[in-house]
Amino acid sequence: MRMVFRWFGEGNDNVLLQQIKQIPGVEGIVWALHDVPAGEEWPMDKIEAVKRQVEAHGFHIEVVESVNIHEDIKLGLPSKDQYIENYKRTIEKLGRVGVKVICYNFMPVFDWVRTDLYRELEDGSTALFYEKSMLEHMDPLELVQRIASNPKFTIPGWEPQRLQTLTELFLAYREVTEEQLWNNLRYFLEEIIPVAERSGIKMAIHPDDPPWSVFGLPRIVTNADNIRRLLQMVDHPANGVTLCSGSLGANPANDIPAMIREFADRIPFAHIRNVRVYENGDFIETSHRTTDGTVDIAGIVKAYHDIGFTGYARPDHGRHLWGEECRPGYGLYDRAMGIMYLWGLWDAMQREQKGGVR
Ligand code: DNO
Ligand code: MN
Repeated sequence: MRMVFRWFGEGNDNVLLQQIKQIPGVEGIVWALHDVPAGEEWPMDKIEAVKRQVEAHGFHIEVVESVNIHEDIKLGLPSKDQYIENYKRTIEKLGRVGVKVICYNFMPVFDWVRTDLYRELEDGSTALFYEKSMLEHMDPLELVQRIASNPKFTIPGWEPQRLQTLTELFLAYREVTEEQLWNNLRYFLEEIIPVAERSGIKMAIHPDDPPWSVFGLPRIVTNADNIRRLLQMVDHPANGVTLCSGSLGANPANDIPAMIREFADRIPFAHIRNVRVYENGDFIETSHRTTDGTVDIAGIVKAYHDIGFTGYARPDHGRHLWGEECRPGYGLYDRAMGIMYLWGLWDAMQREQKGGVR
């Protein structure tokens, strides 16, 4: 397990590289060019600037999250080919600077969806929360107001300029069924996977978060059957998955340790975090500790350990603690504690495997 940490860049993140340096066992930074709109080719000078800065702190830049996909590709519009060409050029450039994994998602319109970014937990910390019934009655524009009005930072996947076109996007998706979305994903993958392979990069799709349809939009990366279909559709080692325990775990029917064992050689990147799912279908993000949520984090780490996982892992999200002001879900403290919990489990398993020897 190779531990990495997501950082949104200078001036775009309250967490500093010097602080990340003090979290045990973090070897690399998960990064992206957050100011380049989806569909555009990433400029080499900007890529190299991040590389210099991150490497100066002794971290690698092997994992990118995300190179976002233009809606026209997901919609299967004729203009998609130009955007796919741009995507290929970006993959090639990233390969040249040593990137090994690109995380992306194929969710129409929205990335992750929550109804409250700062819901209070019993201990006084706050965390991202999803209220099922509220979402069912909410107008998507209202949700956008709620989420994108965060004053400090723009939130990836919720960029105001992109969401301004929301009404048109919704109309466009009215025609797109799940099967069409599958076809559009297949088309995209058939185009880019050979380029990724030549560039020494593994593509790792992030599951839909939450793993079900929201606002009537199609969503397809939601469970083991669909992940199996996706991996078989373009059956190549460069076509992989970012197995996100928090996203998939919002549906208690998802057996994540079983997925890890089944898709073992196709998981270049693991997102590990816990959620607590309530009986009415609401969920809240909690600490990583297994007993704090409904996701079996210890069982997940055990499954990774059993398969001899050598891919990258990050703690994904955390609660907001001790009064810190941070990007929603991306504070320093809880993610750092999450890492120590993951290392604690991992090291104990390593020791056991070696018969109790250090
Ligand atoms: C949720 C997060 C996501 C993720 C993107 C990847 O669990 O990890 O926001 O970064 O969906 O494209
Ligand atoms: Mn995730």
